[in-house]
Amino acid sequence: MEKDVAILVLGDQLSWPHPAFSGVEPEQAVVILAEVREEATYVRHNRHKMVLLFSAMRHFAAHLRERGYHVEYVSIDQSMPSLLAACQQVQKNRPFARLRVCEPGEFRLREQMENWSATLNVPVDLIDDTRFLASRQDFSDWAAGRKQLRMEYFYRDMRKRYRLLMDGDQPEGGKWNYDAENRSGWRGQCAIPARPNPDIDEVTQQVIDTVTALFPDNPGDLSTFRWAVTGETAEAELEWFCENALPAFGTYQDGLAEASPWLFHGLISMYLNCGLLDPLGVCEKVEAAYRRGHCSLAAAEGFIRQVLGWREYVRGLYWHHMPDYREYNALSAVRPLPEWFWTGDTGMRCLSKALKQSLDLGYAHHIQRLMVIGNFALIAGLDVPAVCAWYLGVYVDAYEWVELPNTLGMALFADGGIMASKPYAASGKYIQKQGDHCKHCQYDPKKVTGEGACPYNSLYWHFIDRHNELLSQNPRMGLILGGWRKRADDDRAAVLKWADQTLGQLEAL
Ligand code: FAD
Ligand code: DLZ
Ligand code: SF4
Repeated sequence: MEKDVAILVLGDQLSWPHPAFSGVEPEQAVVILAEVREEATYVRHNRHKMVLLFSAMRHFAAHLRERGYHVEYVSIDQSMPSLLAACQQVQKNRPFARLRVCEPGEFRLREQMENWSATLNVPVDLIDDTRFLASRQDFSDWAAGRKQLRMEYFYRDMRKRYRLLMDGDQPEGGKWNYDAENRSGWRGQCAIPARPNPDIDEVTQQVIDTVTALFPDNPGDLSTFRWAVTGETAEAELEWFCENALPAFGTYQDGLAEASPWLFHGLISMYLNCGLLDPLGVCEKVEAAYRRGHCSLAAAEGFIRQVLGWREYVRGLYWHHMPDYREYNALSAVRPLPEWFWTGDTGMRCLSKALKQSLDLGYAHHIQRLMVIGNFALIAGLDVPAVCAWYLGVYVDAYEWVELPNTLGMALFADGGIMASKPYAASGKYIQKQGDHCKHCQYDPKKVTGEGACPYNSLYWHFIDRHNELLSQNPRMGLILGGWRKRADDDRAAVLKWADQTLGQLEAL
């Protein structure tokens, strides 16, 4: 039977309702889902990410079949080269008059799709991705005429627009932002609730076996696979978070804990980003928890700001500045990544913990990504594209639209300040304040130079010194630069000498 329309559903578009299905009846459509080599290898993906996506795609295909759609499914062991090749194969057996695709989240793929129509010889409709709360046009409208695109103002508009945590036309509690209450370090103040793992069903087990066989050298310890692969299970994960972790989320949001990779975080980005959770639904659930007195306003606001503010803002920024954005390297950072980025084998305890869990579990929370790994890459001047490729590969929630602004912009300041008002550079003192890694470390966070000195310390001052000129244009850096300049010449020289020595032997740290 000839079908009129083909709908290609990408691995990170597993939402129902789905924008490309709008107005298309099941009997009109052939739906294509394809696990393909190109998407699986354009970066060194964590195996957790592949298993999550492939299993979720297979469950989504089953869901569509139950709804009456005809689904053509290509699995990874069929060695299909690309998504375009998958569409061509379907077209051979079941000609279609047009192809509908919800616009992809990455520039790379969108660029490719511009040429698909010529190859397939049918129109290709790129449908707006309505699963975000701000469209690309909304963001451009907001950005028009502004000198600086600061998240905080974007976020306030989004709060008003979606009427989240509002009291009439004022923010609930009188303030837009309760971050000042959300910065506590972790000192084991309370019990961290144990997280139950979602079940691994037959479909997931089969994908685990296939991915293990096909991608033996990729990161990811699949014996620890714990991700939800359906919308219902992802909802259950969210529910668990709201009941058990949300009340302490805000307070320990910036904490670093030896005992837990998860602390009180949501563990929902991977579901939001592949479509298993809906961002507005998440925000509404968190607001409801606050309204029924289950958590503080600071916890609810802190969480909603991440999803309604940061997540939408970075996506807007990405599309606003691509393709130039991926080329930026404002601080000329070119030092190769130490090998231990791929093993976690470094004596720096905080960094080793963060790297190992990123590689093994595909997850690290925000402060690990920003202030432990990202901060190290920033102050050591590690190569920007290599760091970005590392982040894009390693995390289970990584897609370029969200990874790039966070890594290149927020963590590495390589966009020269489009995203962050100042570099997130910090010494070992900050890491010590925020958690309990230092007391298990071979380095001493109080020492700046000499044997056993915490490498973050001298590298921090080296960073300040080598970017002195650029940083002095930033009023928020005045105090730090002033302090550095006031130090005695020989004191500064000793710190810089030690930092140079440290930079010369990064592999051995
Ligand atoms: P929670 O701490 O529970 O936060 C709740 C939700 O808020 C997250 O699930 C996420 O959807 C959203 N959120 C929070 N901060 C951000 C942010 N800065 N940008 C976008 N969304 C945010 N997030 C990704 O989803 N994919 C990435 O590839 C990614 N790469 C990052 C790279 C760097 C260098 C940094 C500093 C941050 C990155 N983030 C990324 C943002 C953030 O670290 C993760 O969203 C968060 O750690 C996911 O864990 P969680 O669900 O437990 O988050
Ligand atoms: C990340 C990923 C991977 C590993 N594999 C596939 C795949 O085989 N098929 C697919 O449709 N999508 C996959 N994805 C997600 C895509 O890379 C994602 O849709 C684009 O990067 C656009 O965001
Ligand atoms: Fe990290 Fe330095 Fe503390 Fe070691 S001493 S855990 S390297 S901050």
